[in-house]
Amino acid sequence: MPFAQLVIGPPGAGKSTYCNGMHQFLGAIGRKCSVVNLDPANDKTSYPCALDVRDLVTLEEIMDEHKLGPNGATLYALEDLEENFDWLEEGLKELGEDYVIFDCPGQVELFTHHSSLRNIFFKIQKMGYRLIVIHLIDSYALTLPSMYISALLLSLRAMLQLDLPHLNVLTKIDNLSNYTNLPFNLDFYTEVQDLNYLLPHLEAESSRLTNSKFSALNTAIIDLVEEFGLVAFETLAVEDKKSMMNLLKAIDRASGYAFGPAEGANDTVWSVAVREGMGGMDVRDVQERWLDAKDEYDALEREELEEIAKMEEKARQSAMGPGMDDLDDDELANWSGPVPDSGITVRRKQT
Ligand SMILES: Nc1nc2c(ncn2[C@@H]2O[C@H](COP(=O)(O)OP(=O)(O)OP(=O)(O)O)[C@@H](O)[C@H]2O)c(=O)[nH]1
Ligand SMILES: [Mg+2]
Repeated sequence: MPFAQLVIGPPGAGKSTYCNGMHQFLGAIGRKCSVVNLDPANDKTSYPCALDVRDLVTLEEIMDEHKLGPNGATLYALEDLEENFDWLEEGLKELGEDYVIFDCPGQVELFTHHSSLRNIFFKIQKMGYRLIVIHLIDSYALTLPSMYISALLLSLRAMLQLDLPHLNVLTKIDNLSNYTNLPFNLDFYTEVQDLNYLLPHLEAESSRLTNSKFSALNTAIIDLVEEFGLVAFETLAVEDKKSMMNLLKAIDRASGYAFGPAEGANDTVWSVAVREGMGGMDVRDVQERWLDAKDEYDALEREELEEIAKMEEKARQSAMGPGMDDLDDDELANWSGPVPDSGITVRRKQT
């Protein structure tokens, strides 16, 4: 019973970067993983691509052949893939029990209205995959109330349309402190509970939004999101191991992986940590790490890295005995210890 992540989200949300990061992270914890590119526009993947939709269809060909723009061509390409699902099925069979990550295109119509991506996902599920949708949204959306509301609507719509286990994730959380100060703590945005507090900020955003017609509409949208009670967000800074571990833990719980297969016996410290549920970060920890005290934490991590580098250097030195640099000329002439690695290998003749 293989597991798979379907990575969706608007253009530039960080989908391909996430696929690359998650592929590396899963490799490090000993979980065999393959990445499948389903984005016909993605001609340069930073991850090793186990299967590439561009081998079936490319955006350029469709735009050329059918005189379509890039958005129309992407929808067409996905319809093409749905028609030729055998191609994907054969390829996936080759991957056996690998944990699969699907990198999807960023056209939002594909996961809000158009049916092809949904049909493809259900066909993959029919093959026996346990799927989870990972919907990525750039955390820049928190910086304007109207953008945040549209992120909520987009997330809700995608959850209803795709109808699969689903996690919404605010990406690039490490960038958030570079933007304007947010009026609320991070947990207000991730837990999506008291949206009425957002209304005055929404109205202050533009004079047009204070109009009574818009006020009623804003209230109706907020009530709609709250009544469904489905949308919440995880957070991610893709280069931060703790953040990745925290997200993977949430994904494993939501997809059922946590109750299924375990990695092999030859575990690394990160795989043990993920399994044991360590590294669980409350959203208040995320707020402190990436917003309230980002500079202090950055400096602390730099110091830790320098300390580790120093300790590694010391261990290397002591494994080699006293350093050659410490010897005077006579001692150097009588030196019998190992010579530090200069990067050059000298091949001596056998006598
Ligand atoms: N600071 C920061 N930058 C990130 C992070 N994740 C992604 N990025 C950057 O965001 C930009 C867009 O990332 P992509 O992975 O190409 O986004 P995408 O969703 O695949 O984009 P499309 O395929 O065009 O829809 C890149 O410049 C990434 O380096 C993150 O966690 N932190
Ligand atoms: Mg991409």
